[in-house]
Amino acid sequence: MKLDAATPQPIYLKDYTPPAFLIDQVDLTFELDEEATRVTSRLVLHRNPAHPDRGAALRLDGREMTLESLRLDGVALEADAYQLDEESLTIAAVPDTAILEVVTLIHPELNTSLMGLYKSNGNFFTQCEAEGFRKITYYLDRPDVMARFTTTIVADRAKYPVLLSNGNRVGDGQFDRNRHWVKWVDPFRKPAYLFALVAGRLGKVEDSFVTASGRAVALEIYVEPHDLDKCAHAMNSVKKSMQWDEQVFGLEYDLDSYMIVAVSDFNMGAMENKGLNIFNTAYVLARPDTATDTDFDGIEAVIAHEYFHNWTGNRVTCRDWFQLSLKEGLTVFRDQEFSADMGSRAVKRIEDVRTLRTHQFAEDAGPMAHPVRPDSYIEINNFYTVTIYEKGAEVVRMYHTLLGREGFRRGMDLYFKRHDGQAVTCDDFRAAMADANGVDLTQFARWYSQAGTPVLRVRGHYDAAARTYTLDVAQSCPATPGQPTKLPFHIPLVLGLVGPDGVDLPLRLEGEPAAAAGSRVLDVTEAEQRFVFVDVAVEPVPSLLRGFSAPVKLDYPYSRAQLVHLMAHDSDPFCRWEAAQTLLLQDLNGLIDAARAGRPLQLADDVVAAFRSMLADTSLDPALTALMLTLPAESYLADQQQEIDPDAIRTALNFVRLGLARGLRNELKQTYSRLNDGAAYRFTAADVARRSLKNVCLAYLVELDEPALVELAQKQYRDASNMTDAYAALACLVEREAGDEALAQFASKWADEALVMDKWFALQASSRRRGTVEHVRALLEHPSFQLTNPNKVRALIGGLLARNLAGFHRADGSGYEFAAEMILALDKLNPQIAARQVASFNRWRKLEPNRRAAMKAALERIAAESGLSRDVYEIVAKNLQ
Ligand code: B3K
Ligand code: ZN
Repeated sequence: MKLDAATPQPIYLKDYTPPAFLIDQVDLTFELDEEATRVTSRLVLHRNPAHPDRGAALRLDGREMTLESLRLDGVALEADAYQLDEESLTIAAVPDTAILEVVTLIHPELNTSLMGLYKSNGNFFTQCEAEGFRKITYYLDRPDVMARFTTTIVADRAKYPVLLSNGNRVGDGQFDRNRHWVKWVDPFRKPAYLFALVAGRLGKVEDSFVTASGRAVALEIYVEPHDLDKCAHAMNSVKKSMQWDEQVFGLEYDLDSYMIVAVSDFNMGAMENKGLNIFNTAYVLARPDTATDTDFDGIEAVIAHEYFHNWTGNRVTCRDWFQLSLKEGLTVFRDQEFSADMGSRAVKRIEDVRTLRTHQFAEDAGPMAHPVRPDSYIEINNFYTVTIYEKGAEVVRMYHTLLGREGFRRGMDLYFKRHDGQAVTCDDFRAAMADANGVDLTQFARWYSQAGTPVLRVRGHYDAAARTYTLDVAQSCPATPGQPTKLPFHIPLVLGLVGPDGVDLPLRLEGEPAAAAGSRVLDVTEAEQRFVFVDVAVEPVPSLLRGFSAPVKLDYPYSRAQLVHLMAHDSDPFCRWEAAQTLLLQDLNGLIDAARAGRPLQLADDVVAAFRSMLADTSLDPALTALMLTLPAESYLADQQQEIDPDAIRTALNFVRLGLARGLRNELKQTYSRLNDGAAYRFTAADVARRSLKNVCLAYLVELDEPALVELAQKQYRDASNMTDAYAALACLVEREAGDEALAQFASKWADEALVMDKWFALQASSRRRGTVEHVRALLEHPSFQLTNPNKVRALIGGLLARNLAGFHRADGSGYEFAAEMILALDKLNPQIAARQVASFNRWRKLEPNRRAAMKAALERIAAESGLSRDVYEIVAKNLQ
């Protein structure tokens, strides 16, 4: 591969050494200016006694800035007293304690990477995680250097009336004729990745929260003035999160104010900077007419996530970036539990498992597979992955399952007691869980070090004469890059035995005194293990991996009758949904094979019948019914194939969709009419559930392509009082010409609402209509599209590359050419965003031969480009390795 600089080298966990110096105090002054912002930094340093070399030089990270001056203990340093290169500033002779003053100039207006200090819609913002602070000033930019910060911001008063940073505001004043200043002090030590600064013309929504111990906290949400009417839901979510963390974990907020700022140019969802969270507008702004139920849910979850980081991430942070899941997996687990408590626990669990299986299992099966605690990386930004976040959350959930709710809480309490104010490792977390409960979690450590999705092969045998039910459990884990063999995991297997009447049987293992009712946890720790249940009166159907108790693939040879039984009766809602999915998957896999072989397609009768009785069961939560009716994603089906033929997958899915719509036509119509009651929009779990089932029914009905049914969608689109219903109708219409008018109307109505326009781009990019590649290409020219805006890129380019399997993998290779072109263009602007799009190539080796060759050619075209970023280089190189 061509690279201008030396080939980027990996960084290894095994090479970790403590920093040579620690920083006690940082005083920053920013003189904000679009073209050249001056940053003055005063660092109080001392030599780290934990570092092996007592004479080590001071090496500070820094890039893309101009050094103006450098003073050590008050003395200006001559050019020969230090060394400067593209990445760092090194001073050889530094006393054991020292004060270093560094003045740098940075150029926010040229910063399109959205890391460090940058401008968006005329305002200044920062993003420092993981390594953005080094684009602001020379610093020990690593999470195990925790310092106290003060920040003084000087800026034009008229252009930047609002000046924010971390901690508490301690002073302000007039600096000169046009400029004012504000000073912030953060009393908590923090790593530089949690630093933040915001300056601009922003409106504010205010509220307050009184903590359990009676302290009043000012809550402030800052947005552009025209968005002030879209903050109510976010503010509500903040208060709910604060209360929940007190109730469930006994954790209170620790500063006088908690600020959230929304910005429309942002690389990810949000950032947990101490006391000053910066959010993508997509996770703050919502009004019933501009945001869907999914958006409302997402906002609640992301607000909670960032708020929860204040303890899991900020008060206790990571020693190094290999430990990223220490804060991310744990905080995702916490936000998942919060959402489960706010809405439907069952629905939340199923949605999370869908995400895990669709995205994380795919990652585990591809060239980027890595453990929850990676051993190496080239670019850390590439490791903010579904493995670190979602699989990491599953690992935390397994502690919860193994130790129980109270045991888990004991572990968390000990973790904070031991490590508040420290930068620690995943092993420290595991030790707190083990020590607080007096259990041995040594084997559990393999969840952090071994990549890949384990397979749990289970076989059941009923002996009527002996009244025993025997489960034989075997586990294995496929090889992943760099890890050819794996050792057995400690897997919590939650199960129940469902009797013929649909009721759970008592569970008593051989040698146990009494039976447990309902579900229980089995500790699977060996490669092969046998569990014998005694006193089993009738042959049961095993309900395995209840609540998805471990991130594994289950292999159990269920008969169709057993699946129908579980789908109708399982007391565990996850397993009920799972039975429906397995039934569909069995059919879909058969249909995909048939489509590839050109054989006629046929849908099994029992599927339609099972879904009919499910739709008739009005005791079921409508949201659960909706999820059961939702077909698996194309990409999830692709990952089940030995060799992927995207057209066959689409054909099979279309066939099942149409088959279910035909078979359930009356039930779908009745359910739709029953739920389409014109009630005013409220964001409550019950209303969200009703809307979700109604809209799933509508989607099936429109599939039938009958004018009267298409008109249902037209009418719903016209009459909708909220975005959930309007968007659902438009999603049906976008698939046919009859929808073109609605699509045009939508664009003109919402031209000034960036987030709503993102939906418009995304719908078209993921459409099943022909010619999507050309259509997406044309939309690049649309006045609302900007390649510099990550939300737009994710909606339009990501819509095609990541959410439209058959549209992207077009047989003529035009999707791949388009992707390569976009990735190269994006890499020049924003490497992080470019690298995300490369992931659409990760399964290239599994495609049928023609597409495989075309994908490889596109990857090679990217690789041949000179001056690739480390971000894109790493993913392309791992794909071609
Ligand atoms: N911690 C940030 C993610 C930062 C990503 C940097 N590439 C958001 C979060 O997980 O809460
Ligand atoms: Zn996070």
